[in-house]
Amino acid sequence: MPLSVQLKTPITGEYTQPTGLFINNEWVEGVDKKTIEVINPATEEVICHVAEATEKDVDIAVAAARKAFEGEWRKVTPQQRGVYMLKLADLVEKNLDLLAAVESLDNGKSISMARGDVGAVVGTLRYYAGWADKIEGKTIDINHESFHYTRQEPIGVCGQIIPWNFPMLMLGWKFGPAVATGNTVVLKTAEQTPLSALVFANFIKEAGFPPGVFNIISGYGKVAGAAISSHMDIDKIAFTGSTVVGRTIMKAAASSNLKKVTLELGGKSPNIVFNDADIEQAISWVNFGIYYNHGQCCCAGSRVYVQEGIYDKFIAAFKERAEKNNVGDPFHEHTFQGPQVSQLQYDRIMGYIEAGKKEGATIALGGNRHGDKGYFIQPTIFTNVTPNMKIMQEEIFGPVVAVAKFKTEDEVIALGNDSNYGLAAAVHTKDLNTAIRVSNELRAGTVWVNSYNMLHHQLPFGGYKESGIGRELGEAALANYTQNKSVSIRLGGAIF
Ligand code: TXE
Repeated sequence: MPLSVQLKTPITGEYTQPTGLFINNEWVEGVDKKTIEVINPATEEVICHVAEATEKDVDIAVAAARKAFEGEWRKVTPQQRGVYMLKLADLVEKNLDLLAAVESLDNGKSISMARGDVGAVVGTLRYYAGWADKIEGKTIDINHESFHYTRQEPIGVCGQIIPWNFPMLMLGWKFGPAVATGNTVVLKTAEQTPLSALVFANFIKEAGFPPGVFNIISGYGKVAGAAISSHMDIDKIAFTGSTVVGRTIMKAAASSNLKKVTLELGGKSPNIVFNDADIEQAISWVNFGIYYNHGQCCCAGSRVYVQEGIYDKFIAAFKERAEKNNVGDPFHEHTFQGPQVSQLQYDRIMGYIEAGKKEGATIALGGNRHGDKGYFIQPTIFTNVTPNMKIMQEEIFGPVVAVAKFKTEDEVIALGNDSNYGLAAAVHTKDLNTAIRVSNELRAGTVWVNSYNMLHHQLPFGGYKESGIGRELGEAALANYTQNKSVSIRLGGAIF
């Protein structure tokens, strides 16, 4: 198979799309010569084929990462790691339009959102570049006869498995802390969206990273993903994806070499609007909370609770707002919502819409396919949703929101926490006391007040309960990629 193809986007014109596996800073075919068909979700047409990694390719990539970890990369100073990362950030910034266009083509997200994602990758890389030479241990004073210090050492070879909803951003979140702390990586992209990471891979080499430090492979979860999770020479695995697969990965880690595990999984996040909220603002944030990235967001505000005093007014105004969301061609500058990522996701979401109808919830808006080509779904609002309905309990991962009414603060705290997930939540109120009280009570890794989806690379992000283990972003993420070593030195004197 060719290791690159010429593709076109309306933003960039013709560009060269790598299609191989990026191992040891080189482009290679898969050992078994298998390929993955890549589909444009806006047109349902085939974009190209990329190499599929199987178990044998994972072995080769892990060997490359191990060699780098124990060889050249180990000798690179922390400051130089930061320098490489800054160079990479510059290259990503310089090629922002290209990466964003590839992202829109492959994932279906609107070009303006894709640009935002790539911009956030630049910020994340620069942030973690700054950490590279600030990973410090401690000296610990115990007695006069000895001297003790700790080192924060890299864990080793890391396996990283990312999903399709934010292909570039998840790559950035995973790359930053792993590389800043001196690890080496084998990263598997999602089979639905391999393209932007392959374009990014060229910049890794151009930035000057030694071979084997960061390897990127395309592959299926059950093949390459499973090989990574159960690999005996991978020291740590970081995963973003479904809770079901998160469990599988943890089991594989446990029954192989007990590799360290961090997981960022699903969510069913409550978005709570009190009577005293600025209603116009609240509606904008509720709309953004659920429909951003077409609802394909682990922290999507998919359960909306509105206090009874403003409920009717809220629903009427929310419908009006959601109807105005521009759904359509991802390459139009004003598009807000593009297609869902795949036929499978489209079918899953339509299945949830049917379940909502069957269980007796009211469709206040949407509920159907948008257009007749591509995996587009109308922004959908369900009202009269009760706590036990599937659409209130399960992650839909599409432009579908479940709305319910509440009376009191205590009641909505209980409703908000009535989920196996605990990724995010939001509170809309003008009363600071209510905001702080409710934020403290909600069992979620992030709580937004009078806003939604305000993620930033300086702020830790991750889940309570079944939404995950560990935190990404911020200083907190460094802990996922370092391990503590205590060194104790006897200062002569006493012999035991
Ligand atoms: O996810 P999977 P899917 C949720 C969301 C969505 C549902 C299903 O609710 O509707 O998951 O999506 C790899 N061993 N999220 O099926 O399968 C896979 O190749 C190792 C939430 O697409 O979890 C891909 O790279 N890896 C989420 C990644 O896991 C395996 C984002 C995610 O795919 C594997 C995506 C295996 N056995 C979906 N099976 C979020 N937290 O943002 C699959 N993979």
